[in-house]
Amino acid sequence: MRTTRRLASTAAIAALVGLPLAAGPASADGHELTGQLTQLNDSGASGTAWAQVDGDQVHIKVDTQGLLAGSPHAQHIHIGGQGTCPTDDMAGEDGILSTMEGAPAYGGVKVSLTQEPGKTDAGAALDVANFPTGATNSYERTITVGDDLAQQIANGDGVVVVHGIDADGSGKYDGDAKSSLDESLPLEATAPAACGELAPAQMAMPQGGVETGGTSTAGFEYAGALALGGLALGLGGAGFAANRLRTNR
Ligand SMILES: [Cu+2]
Repeated sequence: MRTTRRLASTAAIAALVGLPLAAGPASADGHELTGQLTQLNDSGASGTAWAQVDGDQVHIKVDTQGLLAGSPHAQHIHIGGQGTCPTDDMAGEDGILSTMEGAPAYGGVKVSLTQEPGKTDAGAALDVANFPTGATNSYERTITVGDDLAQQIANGDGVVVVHGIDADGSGKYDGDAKSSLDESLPLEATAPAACGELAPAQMAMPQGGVETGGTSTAGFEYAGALALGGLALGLGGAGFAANRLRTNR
């Protein structure tokens, strides 16, 4: 009896650890991914994302439209959480979904999609001087991300998030509410405007099918990430996010 139980728990641990790797192909070479960006926070923004992973590099294109013109739009590949886009009902009492409130869905910033010469690591997440500023943007860059991130992106774990909304229609980032990432910025400057999951192009699996069938698996994966301390937000905000989650419940 005891042996059986020990085997069972070992299997459970193996399942937890193995889940993120089991989702995709073994090699990161030549994998193509696509994603449709849809609005968050009623931003009116939308877009498409395309990526190709080759070795430790990711060639990525992000086309966006409907964003606030003349304002920097931070954009990143997030990884962690459930590997999904959040929904607006995850917002707190103010009704605006902040970046941290969306983190249980998309995780932390892993790649900052800056323009040259901006750096592309998580530390450049708010490098406002090097992000696109238009209402419509065509972004393209080849980024060396390292083997581990390349593999995760190839597996379909990446979520593209474009930030910056104009909730009050003033034509700029303003308001008293502070950003969940940087108190010196208004909430509008960093709240997510659009989000899209980077899925392997060759799988052609309908998104609805994955989500309908995988609800419990997604929850399980999230629990695993927490158990492994894997919800690294990349912005020093893990504790903050956890506090927000607690107070929201
Ligand atoms: Cu982001």
